[in-house]
Amino acid sequence: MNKIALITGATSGIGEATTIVLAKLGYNTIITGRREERLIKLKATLENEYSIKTLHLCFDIRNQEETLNAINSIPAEWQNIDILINNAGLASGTEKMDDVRWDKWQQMIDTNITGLLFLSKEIIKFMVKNQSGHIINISSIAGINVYEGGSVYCATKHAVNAITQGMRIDLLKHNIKVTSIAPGMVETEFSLVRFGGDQQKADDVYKGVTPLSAQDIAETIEFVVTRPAHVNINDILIMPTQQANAYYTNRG
Ligand code: NDP
Ligand code: 8X3
Repeated sequence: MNKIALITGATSGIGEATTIVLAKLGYNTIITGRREERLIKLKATLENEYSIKTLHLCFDIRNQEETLNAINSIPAEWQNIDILINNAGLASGTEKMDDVRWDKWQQMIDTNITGLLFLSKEIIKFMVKNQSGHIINISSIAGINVYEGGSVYCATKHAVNAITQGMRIDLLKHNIKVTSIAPGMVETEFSLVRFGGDQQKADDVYKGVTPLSAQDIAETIEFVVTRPAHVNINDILIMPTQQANAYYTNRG
């Protein structure tokens, strides 16, 4: 069996592009997400074009029973997971602290923090058994800056940063590498999801800017996973040239 990578949120954007890059590197892939038709299509592409094996697991990462059933269904020969990409996540809405949308806040917390932790604890068991592995957590500039209307999304990414640091410390003795990738603006389905399907609002986010692409992040992950065994890249902050941070963007 080739090396194995598990990518959460592989149905779109950064997760999908990263899956393809890892397949090109020869990794057999375990791909996850809620939209099964997309997982099936991606599995066919990976197996036909890159001749690697793919296992698709369809579940909502907020649902712990579904997540556990999916992880428990991984056959023994797939359990030696070398790389875990904790990518599934979202921002939902831009409500401010005095304009509460509890359902959206709960969705972000349950997906970006609780879901990431719940799945990680299961995969870490396999990595500890093997005394090797590499966990890559997708954070954000939102894990560094807090901006208006983004408090809860930003809080989730600040939490991802704390979890990353904690994993790095606690898993050190097990020879498990832990990396954080924190992108600025990446044009994916992220803004469409944040604005509840409003394409115009999503397009406006990238007006006058050449944003990062999902491929840019996938290639950054390629660099991270191809370092020698003794090298770990702890943290990468990657921005479009036209964006300084969450507050300053040069729109030409
Ligand atoms: P996309 O919306 O294109 O992809 C998000 C992925 O997450 C999808 O595959 C989706 O799959 C999955 N996902 C969301 N909710 C759930 C859930 N409840 N259960 C299982 N899977 C879920 O956005 P991106 O590719 O941009 O986002 C990927 C990561 O990158 C996120 O963590 C995001 O916060 C982060 N990020 C994005 C930036 C950007 O500007 N785009 C910048 C910085 C960080 P499905 O819907 O099929 O379940
Ligand atoms: C996504 C990028 O700028 O919306 O994490 O926080 S931003």
